[in-house]
Amino acid sequence: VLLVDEDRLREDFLALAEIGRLPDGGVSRTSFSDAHLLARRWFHERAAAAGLKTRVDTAGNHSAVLEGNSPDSRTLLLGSHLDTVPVAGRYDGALGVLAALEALRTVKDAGLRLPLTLEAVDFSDEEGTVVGLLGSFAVSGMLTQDLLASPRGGRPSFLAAIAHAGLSEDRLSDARRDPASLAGYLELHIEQGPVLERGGFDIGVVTTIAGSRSYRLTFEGARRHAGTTPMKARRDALLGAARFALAVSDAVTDRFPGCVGTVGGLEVERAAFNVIPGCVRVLVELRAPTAGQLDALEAEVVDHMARDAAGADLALTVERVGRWEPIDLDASIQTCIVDVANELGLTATNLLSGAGHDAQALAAITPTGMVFVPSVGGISHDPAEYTRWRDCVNGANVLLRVALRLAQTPETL
Ligand code: HGY
Ligand code: MN
Ligand code: MN
Repeated sequence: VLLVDEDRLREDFLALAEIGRLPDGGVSRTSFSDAHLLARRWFHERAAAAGLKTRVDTAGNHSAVLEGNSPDSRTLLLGSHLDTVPVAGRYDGALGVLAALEALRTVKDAGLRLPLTLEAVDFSDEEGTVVGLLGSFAVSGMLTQDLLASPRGGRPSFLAAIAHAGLSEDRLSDARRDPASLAGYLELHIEQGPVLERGGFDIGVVTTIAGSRSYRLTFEGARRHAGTTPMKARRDALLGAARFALAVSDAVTDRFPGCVGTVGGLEVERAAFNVIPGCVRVLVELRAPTAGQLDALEAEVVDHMARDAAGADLALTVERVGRWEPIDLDASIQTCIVDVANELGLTATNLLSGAGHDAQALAAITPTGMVFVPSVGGISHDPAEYTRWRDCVNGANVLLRVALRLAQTPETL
């Protein structure tokens, strides 16, 4: 049974974890930062060292390629992302890119000539520091004008980031791939939640990836002297924002089971002990497993925005900055993942992904599957993020063997 070279994979994992390493052992490789660009260059060096072809598209997606046995072989994409949230763990995204590279090397070393081209890809800006799923949306033709007009990280940071990476906005969409040229997309990723660990499962088979909506809000009141302004005479921007944050939590908890709502940022402009907040910026994100729930949740939360602003006599600016639709993954690939897990003596269970992934974009244009491995304590997006090495290797072997199965039966895709 062909398996990955786990020592070679571990060597790569430890080397990559040094790029953008933080003092507390985590990493920071936000989109198109120097550390991120260094990690992408390193990825290509490792691919070239293994004799694999490398390519970069106009959205900055970095790939390693192992050609199929005929010029018109379709491509099976395997991958994830090397960018991270500002203070991140070592596994989110990185494990999937490295396992994809390792799968290509293992197939090449075994001298296998598959009827499919295998391509390991590192997608740009998965985490949405700039736009969100920037690279995978470009590949799937889903980069809309309004996504670029109001990117989640704001226009100034978007323009600076892509310039720093040597990309140009009007060429991003040239990275679009013809779906007919693709046989499918597979992604290995840490679960980033508690389900697999709690259930004692080795492998997670993702059925659906939740959708999300993000907003940047500005509550504006009146900056006044904190000592001389009576409570009833205030237009306190923080009060309205705080009431809104509580309303989001209550609405989701009480009326939207299976959904989540997060106020991930609340910033008082020019805060001071003795000044009533005049302007407060709020970052809010909503997620749900179905479009129906997401639309209903969004409508209710938008209603609360207006009500809580009016309640404190504030002006409100609403900027919609991110939308990722929920999507079901390919049923036959899910079955293939279960079969491969069983063949390897691993236990598997189906589960929803509350986290967003590049697979969300690819699933819109090609049969897509995701393999999860357990996150210890369900912790992620933090340096404490940890997956046992045995589980990382299990995930890489499942990724490799699902790819081999799909290559044996390309016509069924
Ligand atoms: O935010 C997410 O769900 C993912 O980590 N990008
Ligand atoms: Mn990720
Ligand atoms: Mn992430």
